[in-house]
Amino acid sequence: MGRVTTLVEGGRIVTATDDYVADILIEGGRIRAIGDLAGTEADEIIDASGHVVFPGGIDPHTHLDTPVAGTVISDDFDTGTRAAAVGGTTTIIDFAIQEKGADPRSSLMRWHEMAEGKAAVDYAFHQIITHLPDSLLPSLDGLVTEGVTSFKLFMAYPNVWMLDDGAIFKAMRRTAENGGFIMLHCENGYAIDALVKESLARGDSDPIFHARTRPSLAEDEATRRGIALAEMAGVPLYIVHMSSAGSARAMAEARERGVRAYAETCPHYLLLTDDRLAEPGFRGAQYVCSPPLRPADHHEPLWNGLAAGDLQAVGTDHAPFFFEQRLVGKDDFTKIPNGLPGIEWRVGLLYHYGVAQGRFSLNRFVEITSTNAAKLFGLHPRKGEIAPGSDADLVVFDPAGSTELSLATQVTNCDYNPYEGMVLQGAISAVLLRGRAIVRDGRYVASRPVGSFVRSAESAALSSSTLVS
Ligand code: DUC
Ligand code: ZN
Ligand code: ZN
Repeated sequence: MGRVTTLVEGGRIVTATDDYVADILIEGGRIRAIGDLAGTEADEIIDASGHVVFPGGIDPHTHLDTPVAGTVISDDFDTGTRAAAVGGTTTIIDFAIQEKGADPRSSLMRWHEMAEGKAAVDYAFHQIITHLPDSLLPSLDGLVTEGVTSFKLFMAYPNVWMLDDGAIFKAMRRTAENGGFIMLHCENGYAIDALVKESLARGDSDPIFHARTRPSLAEDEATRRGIALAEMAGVPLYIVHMSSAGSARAMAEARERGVRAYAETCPHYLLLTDDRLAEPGFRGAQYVCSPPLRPADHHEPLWNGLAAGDLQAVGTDHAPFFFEQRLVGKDDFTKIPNGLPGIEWRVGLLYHYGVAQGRFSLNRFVEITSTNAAKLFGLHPRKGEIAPGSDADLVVFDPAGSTELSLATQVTNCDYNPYEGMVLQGAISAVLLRGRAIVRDGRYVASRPVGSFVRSAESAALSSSTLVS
């Protein structure tokens, strides 16, 4: 039998740079040809007329099946990736976490085992580094050769995950030599720890004090310090989960100076406010994440940063927990496991609040939900692109449809939906992963999980010839 062929007919194809109507011929999971292909025979025909066809989303920030604070994130690679698929995401980049004192490569093996044979969409990995004596610096080189080229370091959580500025600087310089890429969690850990101790001593232990003890200035300071360290080391930098207006301003200034700094924000920092942490009956615990949700005046600067190219990507920092799992922090907000669900709604929320509400173009939407992450994490042009030779990871989207977000219909394994009741313009009709329709009429239809590991190559941020804005 020859290789399976699929013809996606008559869709409006939108990439980061183009917007035109054409047919797409897929063979063996890759795009073979694009153009007027009417009459071409194929094993399967998908009618995309009246629909927008864009590259499958890439979520550059997820946490599945991960042990956190004595419990485990409630979505594993089965439920979490099915949720991603129905939401139009065809590749996730999940974080392996180094066990303190161990070589990071041993944790990476665990993540491979957790994902293999279970994932509904393709996946790559970042490696979180929690402990980096000089003796472990060579293991970063080893990760790069194994297709994991991005390393997340923390400026928060002293004595837990934080690296000091010296270790961060050394890691940055190492990546200048080995083709890796540093991602930073920017919050001033020491200042936050001091505020947390004072808060608990006063008896201020409810979820809202999680936000009050992590002020936006603690993020802004660390963002500026992280950018300065990367400038000193002469390497590009990616800042994860940016939540504050001041940090967005720091990005604009750094990029204006020509610094290769890149940043991601998350749907919850664009759409939800810190009021949620004050919900009664300890429900506020469901909105504890770090950095915390901010007052509404931080939203528009982040949206503007995305539109202007100061911020380049939107990841979800998907980390769901059931209410019961949060109860451990009933008398002490520092014990509440951190994180919000989001993997399922990122693409739809960005289309509705970004494109439909006129904040940015469809091309920019594709860039920040897919293409930029592919470029920054060494997956482009295999991922994040609609071109001959690229993987046929496609979303067939009905702009005239609508989608209601609700716990009752979600795939995400969690007992609440932070976006409950929102009605979004547009609906996902079909999702193709390497040419196979894994979602039809908005429903996951694959009979078995077909996602596989994708190796990351060097970040495009390392080559001055490739612009990511
Ligand atoms: N940072 C993350 O990226 N995810 C969960 C918690 C945190 O601090
Ligand atoms: Zn973080
Ligand atoms: Zn995270």
